[in-house]
Amino acid sequence: MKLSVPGRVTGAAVIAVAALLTTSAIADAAPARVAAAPDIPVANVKAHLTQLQSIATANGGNRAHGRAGYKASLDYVKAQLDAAGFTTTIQQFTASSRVGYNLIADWPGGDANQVVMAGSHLDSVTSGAGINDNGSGSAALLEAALTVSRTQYQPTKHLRFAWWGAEELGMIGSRNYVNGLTTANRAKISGYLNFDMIGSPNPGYFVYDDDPAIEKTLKDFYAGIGVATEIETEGDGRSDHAPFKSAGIPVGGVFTGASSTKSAAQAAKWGGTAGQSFDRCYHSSCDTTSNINDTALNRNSDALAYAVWELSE
Ligand code: DTR
Ligand code: ZN
Ligand code: ZN
Repeated sequence: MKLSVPGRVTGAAVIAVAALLTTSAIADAAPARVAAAPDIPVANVKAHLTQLQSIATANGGNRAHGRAGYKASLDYVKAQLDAAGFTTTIQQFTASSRVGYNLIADWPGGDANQVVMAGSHLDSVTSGAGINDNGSGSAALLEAALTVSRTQYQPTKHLRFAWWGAEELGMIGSRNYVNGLTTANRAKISGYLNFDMIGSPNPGYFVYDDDPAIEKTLKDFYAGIGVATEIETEGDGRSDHAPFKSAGIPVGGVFTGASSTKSAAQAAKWGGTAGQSFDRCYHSSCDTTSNINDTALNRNSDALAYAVWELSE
């Protein structure tokens, strides 16, 4: 059963009430914003990471484009989404003479003319299991999608989740997806949220500085939990949001840092180790389940859900 959220009023009701009130009374009468977004259980996100690690271990140590570990990762994510009631689609493409796949999962319902998308690349590099890069984003996204199903969330807008292939070869999968959209379908995407590396072991809290409304939503979440953020600058446009942004779609996301070094000022505000990379195992064989900061993973899983819920209601 769909429960009505206390304090929520429709746009029409606001206009009707507003017509009867003075300007100052409107502000007083405005409903308190209800924090509808759920808390994402980080234990569940970590359980997905354990599965992705096992998949890599069983398939030559990686989950890279065109390798068995990638397809097994895709099958793992797809099976859970199918069981949870999503409509899943696999998009196949070829890159560097190997077959790759995107997985798209639509949550039935919502306004088909206003689509909120969230995505993560599911491929790793060949040198390791890719648990922070990008099991972290992929696992948080999966758990958020499963939470949509568990709570039977019925937003105003339509929700679409995506797991991209071949990001590590230059955002091939996501570019393929965007290029394959008709002009009309492209125009229906009201925003795209990207999650690539969100559990770095020596984390920073970086928010993409792209669409102002999406950026504000993510910053509001962090302000709410009392954690300082900085603008993401480590290779701006180096992930799957880039093709969306190039196509004129509003984008945003969060990131905990790759090979750049944490400064003394950053260590003072976030903790961790100054003079060390945010992720010392970036693109290497030590990017395993040990290469995750649980606090960062937890905060960013909740930030992801907050943005998906806030931007789709
Ligand atoms: N594209 C990433 C790493 C990366 C570097 N800068 C950023 C900024 C925002 C997100 C991700 C990144 C990789 O997969 O290697
Ligand atoms: Zn990478
Ligand atoms: Zn990545």
